[in-house]
Amino acid sequence: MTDAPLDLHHWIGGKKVAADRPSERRNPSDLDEVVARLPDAGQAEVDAAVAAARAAFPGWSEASPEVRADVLDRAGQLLWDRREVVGRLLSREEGKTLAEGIAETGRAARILRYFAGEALRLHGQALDSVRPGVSVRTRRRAVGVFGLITPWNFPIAIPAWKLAPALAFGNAVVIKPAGPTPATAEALVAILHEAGLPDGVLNLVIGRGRVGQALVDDPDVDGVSFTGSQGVGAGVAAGCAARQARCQLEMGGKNPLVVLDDADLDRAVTVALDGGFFSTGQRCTASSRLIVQDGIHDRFVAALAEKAAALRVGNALDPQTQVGPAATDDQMETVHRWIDTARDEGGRILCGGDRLDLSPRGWHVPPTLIVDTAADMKINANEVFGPVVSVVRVKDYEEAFAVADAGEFGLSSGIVTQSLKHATDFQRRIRAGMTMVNLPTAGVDYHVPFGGTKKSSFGPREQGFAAADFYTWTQTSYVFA
Ligand code: UN1
Repeated sequence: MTDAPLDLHHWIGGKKVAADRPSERRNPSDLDEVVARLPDAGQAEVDAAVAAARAAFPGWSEASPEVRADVLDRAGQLLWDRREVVGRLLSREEGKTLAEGIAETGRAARILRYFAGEALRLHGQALDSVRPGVSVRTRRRAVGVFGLITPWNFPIAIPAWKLAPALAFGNAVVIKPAGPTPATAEALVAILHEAGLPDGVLNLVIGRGRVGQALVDDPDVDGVSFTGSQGVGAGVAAGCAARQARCQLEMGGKNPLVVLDDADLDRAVTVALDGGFFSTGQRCTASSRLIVQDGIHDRFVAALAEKAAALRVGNALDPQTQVGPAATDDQMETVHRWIDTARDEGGRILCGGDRLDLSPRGWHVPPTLIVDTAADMKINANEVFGPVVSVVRVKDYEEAFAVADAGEFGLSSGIVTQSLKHATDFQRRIRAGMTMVNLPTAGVDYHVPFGGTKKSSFGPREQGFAAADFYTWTQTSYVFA
């Protein structure tokens, strides 16, 4: 099947806005294919989008929660029904495999439907006052206009998990998708409008980093939710703090997965393979740092290397493919630079490592397993964001824990063991926002809180019931009667 290039639009005030399209997005699996031609917003488009959101906010926030629930529910059903078509666009645009693209689209659909329910469940508390005859209640209210800045690695799930709670709780939104993946974002925005979202409640501006900066700086944007790199996130936080806007950041991870001697070997290999290499390792929750006890180390790395080397790398649309390409040329180069750094530091490449030359030509990188690394090497401190996993050998649980808990990130973490004692101790003490036993560090549920500690995250948690903490403010009301 050949797919014609899409001409993308901004969406402002419920209308598609025609624009020049100075750049194009190529399929990372097949660089000869143009997926979409992209507009490039400036200040004027951002101003118009924020003004449209501001104008739509009163009507949307004051509508019955049933109105908001119905839109999200209908949009979720439409997206679910079209998950194969939208998932295919996602795979062509971002590069994850077709199965991963369809699964991510289904997850986004379920997130929309989940928040349809949350719109009605938003609750406050009723309490007795400390003063006789007085009663107190708390109520959560919509904030206003949110700017959402989303990354390319989950081009539909992350936009969905930011905009669904924002809309469910009565806010208006301007979303700026990542430069490489606006087509999937536009598909989501179009479906929400088809589902009956009123004009101006959700606006889309496609462009470069300056669009995100304009949202951060706009006095009419009440809060910004950002997922992306730590460097950009620090600037978003500073910009929001300077004008007292709400701010929520999800950034990198270098997530440790500990494998103890008593682990079930097959389980450990399956968990590490999924966590390290699926979605091409382009997950901030990827299990990129394996910390393996001496007694199981050699058997474990040999089995993992065999499985990783057998993963089929190729065109995301080929049903045989298990690992798609890197999403961008830059990302492919970054991944190879980290592999070279690890080699220079003394790491031994057990599989992968070399450049791939596939046909059709894409930004492919091989699943790469690096052993004999020391805990303090650069490869163990920096996020690679590719199918690259490094291994540190440790003598016992205490050393494993110390290595796992070190470093500047604290997003996800995991341990593979049959010891209740070690699993419990690990989860109790590790400074990570998410912690897994006998599961990959990546691949989280959508109805429970998501977020990290240290340099991984800033601000309230995302997803599930916790999303209300960011997308509402609490009012306390007193009555004497
Ligand atoms: C997951 O592991 O299921 O950018 C989600 C990321 C994360 C999402 C991970 N914010 O990779």
